[in-house]
Amino acid sequence: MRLARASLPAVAALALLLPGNGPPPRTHIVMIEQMHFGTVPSDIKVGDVVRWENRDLFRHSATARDRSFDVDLPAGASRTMVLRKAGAFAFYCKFHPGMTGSVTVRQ
Ligand SMILES: [Cu+2]
Repeated sequence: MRLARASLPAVAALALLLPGNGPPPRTHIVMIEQMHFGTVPSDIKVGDVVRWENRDLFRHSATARDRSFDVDLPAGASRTMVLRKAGAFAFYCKFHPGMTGSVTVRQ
């Protein structure tokens, strides 16, 4: 008991020194249905994951206009990607260019 109590501050101090201290990355889902990208969550941060879920019977893609990502989404497939850069990224579907959206990633 005495040992465990004494080591707690040491463990806390170590945690502060480790990289990536802060909230763990979160996964945000963007649904694709009926030829539309669903709502993109507004609270996305660098290091978070976006999971694209294609619920259509068509192949789609989530392709950034600046080419920083290009996710192929066969019919019924889901794919994840990690957002490593802050900024606002407009995206579209390569196969149906009328399908558009944007994702904002905060530091
Ligand atoms: Cu498409």
